Amino acid sequence: MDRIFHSLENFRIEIPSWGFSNTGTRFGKFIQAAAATNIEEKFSDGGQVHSLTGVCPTLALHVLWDFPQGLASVPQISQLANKYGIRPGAINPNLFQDQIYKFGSFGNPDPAIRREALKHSKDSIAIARELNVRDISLWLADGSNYPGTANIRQRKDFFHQCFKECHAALAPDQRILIEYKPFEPAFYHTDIADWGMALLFAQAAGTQAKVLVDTGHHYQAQNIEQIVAWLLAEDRLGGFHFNDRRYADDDLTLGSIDPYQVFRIFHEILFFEWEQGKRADIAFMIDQSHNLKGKIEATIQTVTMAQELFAKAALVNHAALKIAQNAADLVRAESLLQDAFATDVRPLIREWRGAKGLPADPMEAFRQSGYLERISTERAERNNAAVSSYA
Ligand code: RM4
Ligand code: MN
Ligand code: MN
Repeated sequence: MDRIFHSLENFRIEIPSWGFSNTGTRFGKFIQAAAATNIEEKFSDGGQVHSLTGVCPTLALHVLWDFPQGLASVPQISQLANKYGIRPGAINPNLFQDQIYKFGSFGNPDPAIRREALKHSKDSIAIARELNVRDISLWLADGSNYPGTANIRQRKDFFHQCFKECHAALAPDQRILIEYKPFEPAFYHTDIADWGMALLFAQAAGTQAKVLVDTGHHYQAQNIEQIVAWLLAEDRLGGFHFNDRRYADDDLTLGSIDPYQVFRIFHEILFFEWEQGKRADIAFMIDQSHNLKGKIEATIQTVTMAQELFAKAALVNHAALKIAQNAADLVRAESLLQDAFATDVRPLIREWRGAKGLPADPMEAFRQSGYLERISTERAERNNAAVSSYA
């Protein structure tokens, strides 16, 4: 009981601004009347989720989608954060949407385009600094579609240079998080395709560069918790983009397909912290965009599921596990994980919410609140007129 309460006190997860706007697949987009149509509505929706769940005090922001005027949008963002009770979170530069990035950003063979990508990244670092935000997450979509069309080694050098320059622009308390992804949008080679490549770039850039693990960005059957354990051991695990998947980067709700995997990831982190006697400094973030589920409900479902799986992982008896591992007592060791996973932690989480003055059932409270009906009416017209994606 104490253990769970303690773990709940430590658990926070960031939600993405883009999770509240209309998104789709590359085949099309189904419009929701309640989707956020501007940055104020994203803050409003994020603030709703935080006020009901108490676990997501920060909102990840995408430069361009959320900062149409770049640095000049900062005062508006600060004002919205105060108004809606949710602070700005990680800043995500956008190095993939502009037409100039057709053949890459940091890896583009044209030096003028590389400079442009670097300028945008440095502007994003400056935006983060103005907002007192520590983390800048860099996802580079760069890659190529056909063998022989890209100089893979030369592009690697370009990436090294760009990350070094980004690192040099950081304030002492800031970090860049380097995100990898095996494929999509590029289908032959991706410049940062896996955690090893991201790790090499981070190590070469400097101590404030870390790796970001997006749980949807692996090949099938890859052991993500082992990657997590290795990055922890190397002091290079910067954060997560959580989501679930069945096939590739599906952006499905966390825990909807394989909740045990999320539990195992949390377990590796908590076991590390227990052994080290200190907290690991990792940004837990959600990266999901729901095109069928209601966005606010999906976000509530996601963060409460994350909280539940974290609490379950906190139940693992680390001292007993260490003894069982050292004695090669396989069944005992495995059972310690399985028993924790099988424990229903929901009654304790409801108690924790009560102690915090939060609704015992955030989803039900949201449904009763009338918020969804109100925004559906207010935003319907704007949503019918909307054509742009993600923004
Ligand atoms: C990518 C990656 C990035 C996200 C974009 C929209 O697959 O996960 O983190 O910002 O999608
Ligand atoms: Mn991601
Ligand atoms: Mn992704």
